[in-house]
Amino acid sequence: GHRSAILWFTGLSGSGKSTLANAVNVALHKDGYSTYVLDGDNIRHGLCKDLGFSDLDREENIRRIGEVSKLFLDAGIIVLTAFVSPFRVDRDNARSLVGENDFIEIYCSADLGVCETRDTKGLYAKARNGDIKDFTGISSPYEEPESPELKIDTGNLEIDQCVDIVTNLLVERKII
Ligand code: GGZ
Repeated sequence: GHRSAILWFTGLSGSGKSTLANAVNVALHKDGYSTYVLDGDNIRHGLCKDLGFSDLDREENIRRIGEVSKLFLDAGIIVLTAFVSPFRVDRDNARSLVGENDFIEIYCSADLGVCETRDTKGLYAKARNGDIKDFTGISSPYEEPESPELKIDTGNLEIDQCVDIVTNLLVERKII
């Protein structure tokens, strides 16, 4: 058996949150754990499709994700969330909602320059020329976590190293 928990990945667009969350998910799944990944693909196109990227809409996005995560937690599932979640107060509200013991904040730390160079979806270029407004890191703030359970240098480490850092913490915390 295992203990359920929320692995809350936060960081800039292109910092590797989704990639890491999905890689950890695969590793946990292989070992037989019940897990689920919440990310833009399954949340912003469904439950939150009425929301944009204003500060208020992001707050509401994160609030809903916190509530949904709590339901997964109640169901005994390890839930991995991968959202920019740029505002400290919104992340802290999610933490309070689900409870300190079960909330593991993982800061995917990569320099803006690295994320912008990757620019896999061309969004930074659009943000720079004004085609997208309120873009995190360019025209909207990202508030770095002050005391995350993990801060991972996703800008420089290999994905396997990042996965090991996360799974080691889960073992240490007796979640797996
Ligand atoms: C930030 C934006 C924006 C703006 C579209 N600002 O790299 P991506 O594409 O896949 O990740 C980003 C994603 C951010 O959605 P979240 O739900 O994670 O944001 S938040 O937690 O702040 O509510 C990016 C894309 O959506 N995207 N416009 N203006 N990211």
